[in-house]
Amino acid sequence: NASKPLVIVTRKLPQMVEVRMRELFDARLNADDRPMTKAELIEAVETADVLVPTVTDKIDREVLSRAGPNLKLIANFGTGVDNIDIETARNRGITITNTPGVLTEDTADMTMALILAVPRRLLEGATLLKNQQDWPGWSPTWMLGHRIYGKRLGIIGMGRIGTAVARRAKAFGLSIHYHNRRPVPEPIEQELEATYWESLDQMLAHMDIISVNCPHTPATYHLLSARRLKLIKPDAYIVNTSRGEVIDENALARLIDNGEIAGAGLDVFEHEPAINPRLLNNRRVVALPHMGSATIEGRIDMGEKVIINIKTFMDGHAPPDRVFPAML
Ligand code: 8YV
Repeated sequence: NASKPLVIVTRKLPQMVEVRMRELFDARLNADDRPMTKAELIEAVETADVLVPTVTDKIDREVLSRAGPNLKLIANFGTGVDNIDIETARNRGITITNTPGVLTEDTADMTMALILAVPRRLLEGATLLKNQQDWPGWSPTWMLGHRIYGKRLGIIGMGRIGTAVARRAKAFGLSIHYHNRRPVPEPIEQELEATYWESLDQMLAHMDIISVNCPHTPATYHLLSARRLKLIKPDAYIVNTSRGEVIDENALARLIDNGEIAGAGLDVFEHEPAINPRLLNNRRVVALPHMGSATIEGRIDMGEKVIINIKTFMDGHAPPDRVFPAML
């Protein structure tokens, strides 16, 4: 149908999302559940009116330089937009949208799961039994982890997800500390009894658990650099459900190996799908394959958000989830 926009989707999406997309758009869906190659991405931007990429599609300057005259909207299936060169897109007059809000609670749940799992050695215990290694039976001094209750949680990035993590953590008896570009509104700070640290360095030195919940932008790349990671107490843990690039992964692996950081719960990595083998092989690390928002409900919600953004844009209105370079 010539009057419908050509919408190219890079990955397989939940069926009900695809059905709706076919109804509304001239949707070219991707049956192959694998990331597009650069050549395929270039072909897509050359022809599409709208591109729907995911975190696995790097829409960089090279790809955008090949964008055809019809491409006016990139409706990202995901909240993080670090897969897209926003500045170049803007200069070419291409609007970017994302899917904020609908994956907040799921990602906060996964963060909380890691906050609990790592200090309490959940995976170590479960793996030991699964591998049918000898369990000598209960002992007072065996498989001891660290208590969560009463400890200090330092959240880096107190946006939607960071705040949702704080609410959960508070219920588990953790005290809430956070570093953000600016303090959150007073009612939220009061509700969470949260302490704002303007200095990330100082916060890191005082926390028992650190949770990374900020987006990956040029300003947050290796925010947890080797120097900053060294400020963390040797009995403290790190959890990351945002983006691997925020942490210097090699430095983290080294520090955990050396016992200078107690352990980590990582859902994201610097060079996905590759993972530093030192992290993977360390029993103090719980590594997950980027599952933070991976719920059936969440993926459908994300798809619906993408559809609303495309539909609103095509109807000539400002899409609800427009991303501006200044937001990053
Ligand atoms: C997705 C995410 O797994 O939205 C994000 O930023 O990291 C996850 O929800 C994926 O990125 C979707 O493209």
